[in-house]
Order: sequence, then C-alpha cells, then structure tokens
Amino acid sequence: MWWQDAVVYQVYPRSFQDSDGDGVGDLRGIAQRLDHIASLGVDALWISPVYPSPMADFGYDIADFTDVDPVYGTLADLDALIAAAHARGLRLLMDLVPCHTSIEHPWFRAHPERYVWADGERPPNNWVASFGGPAWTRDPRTGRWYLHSFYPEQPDLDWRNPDTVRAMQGVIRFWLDRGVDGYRVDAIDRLLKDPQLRDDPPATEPYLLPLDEEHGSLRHDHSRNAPDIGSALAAIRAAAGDAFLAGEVYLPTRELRPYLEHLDVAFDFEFLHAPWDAERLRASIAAALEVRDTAWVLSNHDFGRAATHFGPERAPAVALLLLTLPGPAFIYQGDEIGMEEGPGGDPPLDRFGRDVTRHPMQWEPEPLGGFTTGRPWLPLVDPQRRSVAAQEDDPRSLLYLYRAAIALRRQLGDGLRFEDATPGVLAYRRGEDHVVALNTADEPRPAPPAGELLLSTAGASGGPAPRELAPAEGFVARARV
Ligand code: TEU
Repeated sequence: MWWQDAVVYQVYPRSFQDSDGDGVGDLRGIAQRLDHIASLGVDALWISPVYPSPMADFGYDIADFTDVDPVYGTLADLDALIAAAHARGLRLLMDLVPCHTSIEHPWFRAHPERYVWADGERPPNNWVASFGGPAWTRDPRTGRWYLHSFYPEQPDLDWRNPDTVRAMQGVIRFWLDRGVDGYRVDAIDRLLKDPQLRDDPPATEPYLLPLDEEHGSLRHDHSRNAPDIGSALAAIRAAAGDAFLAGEVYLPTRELRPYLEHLDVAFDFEFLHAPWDAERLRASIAAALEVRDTAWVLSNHDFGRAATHFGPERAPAVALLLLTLPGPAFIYQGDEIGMEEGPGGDPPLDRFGRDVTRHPMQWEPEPLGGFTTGRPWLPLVDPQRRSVAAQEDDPRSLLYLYRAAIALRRQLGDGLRFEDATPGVLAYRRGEDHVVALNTADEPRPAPPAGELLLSTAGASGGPAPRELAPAEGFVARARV
C-alpha cells in the first residue's frame, strides 16, 4: 500500500498561498506552491476543507459537500490541482467531515430528519459541546433542540438514519470519482451516540488527552464513540473502496482499535500531546506500535505548533523523531521551516483560540511573506526571520533537515526496537542497520554506540556518530556491526 510509510503534508488552504490578492489562500495558490511540497519528498498532501462554507469554523462547517467555496476557487481549479499533484507523483487527500454540516446546509431545512433532534422544554441531556457550552441548541423556527458536538453552527448528522448514510456515501464517491486518493476523516468518534440520549456521567479522573475544561468535566460515555461505531465506519469504507482513510479520532491510543478495523490509520493524539521526555515518548510510541496502524502527527490547525509545544530549539530533533518512526507521518505546513505559534487575530477569529496555529505560510523574507499581495486574513508572524526562501539553499537549515530526513527514511529498515540508553535519551533501531538517538535532557548525555553518522541535528554527516549528545541533539547513524 502506498501509504504504509508515507509522509503526508497538511495544507491549511486559507493560510498557504493567496493567488488573487484577497488575503485568503486558495487552490491556485496551492498549485503554484506544489513544487515546494514535492521538493520535500513527501508522498501526499491533505487539504483541509475547501467546500462552500459560512466559515463559522473556517470550512469545517460545510454548506455544500460537493462544490468549492468561491474564496478558494472553483471545481475546475480543484481538478487542475489534482492533476498537477498527480503529475508530480503526489497523492491528494481531501478532508471528509461526516459528523455534521453547516447550519446553512440546505439539508437542515429540506431534510431535517438527517440530523439529531429532541423535543421538550429543556435539552434532553447534559451533553457538552467540544468547544464548551451545551451540545444542544433550540431551533427558533421549530422550537426543537438539535445536537451539535462542536459549534452551534454545526448541527450533527444522524448516522442512524440510512438516508443520511446514503447521502454521505454519495459525497465520498463524488470526490473519489474526480480523482482524489483518499480522505482525512474528521471527528469520526462523533458519528454515533447513545440512541437513548442518556446523560454523560461526571468525570472522576482526568482524561488521557487534553479537553476543554467544561467538556472535560464529563466522561463521554454516551455522547461519542458508541459501541456500534463500526457500522457507520463500515458504510464509509464501503463507499471509499480501497481509497486511503486516515481517521481523526480523539481518543486514547488503546481505544483506536475498533476504528482501525475499517480505517487504514488513525492519528495518535497521545503522541501529539506527549511531553519532551524520553521515557514518556517511548511509552507513547510503544503503545501506538502495539495498536498498529496509527499515524504520527505533532502539529496541526487545532492543537498548535510543534516548535511552540516542544520549544523552538528542539524543532530539529522533533523533525528527526517524527520522520524516523515506522508508519505514516503527517507534517503540518510551516513546521518544515520551524514556524511558531503567533498572536492570532485581533479580535480573535476562532472562538476556541486556534488562530495561533493558523498564521499564513512564510515563503519570502518580506513583510507579507510572499503569502499575499493584499491584506492577510491573519497577520504574518515573522517572515523576515524565517522563510522558505531563506532556508532553501542553507544546508544547516531546518528545511534542509526535513528533506534529508524524508529521503533517509526511505532506507530505514522495518519495525522499531528500542535500544538501552541513558535516562533522557530516546534510542531505537530501525531494522538491523540504523540507529536513531535523541537527547531530551537539558544536559549532555552519552549517546548509544553507533557506527557511521548519516544525519544529525547538529548539521554534520559522515564520520563516526558522536559519543555524546548535546541537549536537543539527535542523529541517525548506521548501527555498529
Ligand atoms: O477537530 C475535532 C476536534 O476538535 C476534536 O479533536 C476535539 O478536540 C475533541 O473532540 C475534543 O473533544 C476537527 C477539526 O480538525 C477541527 O478544526 C474542527 O473544528 C472540528 O473537527 C469540527 O469539525
């Protein structure tokens, strides 16, 4: 399967490249920058939603599943992008958002039965939305309550209604027929809830993954991840055939198994949230490898930037880690040049505080970063300090390291075996021939024994691997024979 050790590059279209000066990135802009994506050596790109949307959740509130929002371009632009990606040997993944629509989707009025409703004077239960507040809102026109796992502008579809399932299967086929190679599937643990709408019990211990405080006050036994989730996933798989399906399932790693019976991979969010600590990273990697078919991701448009989460000085080591694990790895646009989180919009645009991780891509060392000629929808962070152009030909740059690590990744052997190492050092073998070592401690630590140095965060290669690792130093070397 092409995706088994693939590297997938996430494009957040609003913030990638603007081609028409309106300050918002678009499909033609992505096409103009495909050479950059291809130059990384990745296998595929995933584009976050570009469908018509009122943008209450910047495209994750979809008003028409089978068209393109004019701010991003046209269906013809998308066809051209698919063809241009394929011409460079890149696969293209769309974002499938099956859990909800925009409240402005015509189905909400024309097919209300495709959504989850309740009657009565009060909401039927205590469920809380992911971004805070009750998960039920009263529809002023009918007086009935509709369910929304996310913003009130995103009513949940009822996947227990076969008509909803058929309609969404049509959506899945629509884009596959146009040539896309698969989907990243959004918020998939929300597809099925308790049919009796029972209350969620109070949380008695902290959840294994970070949650909004109000959302985290409950245990989501009934509002998500229903025991029969497999039936909805099977319907998605039936429509998708053998196209690649990467699930966004915000559950602890060990709970991903039922999802992986139908999806190819699921993101491992325990890894994304792991601290920079060799023992914790090791435990989270081990847990994922035991489940199998998880995908590695450390940054995205929701949870912030790796360089901010781990610290900018660790960005090279973080890249080495992400790109030397077995199984698919996802890179968020801008991480390859070490982009950090920014101040967000003023006033904020996303109500849940996610502007900080969505600032425009920095192509050129000039004030607008080569992103737009107009007024950017979110300000640029620091293009004069950090840009693709400035790093392009610098062998000591992070961009260079990304390219080298992706190229080297192709030679790494199967599987992963942890090596004994000093506390604070994460070390593993890929196949028989390669050793990866990273120092997560704040002091120098002895490196595990290794042969020839192949790639290092310190910029060197060739010669023997170092015997000591500085803080945040990492390398890939031949295993000593
Ligand atoms: O994110 C889903 C999401 O926000 C969950 O991972 C959430 O953090 C978890 O359920 C906590 O309970 C996706 C998109 O990536 C995000 O941008 C959208 O806002 C969201 O779905 C709604 O479509």
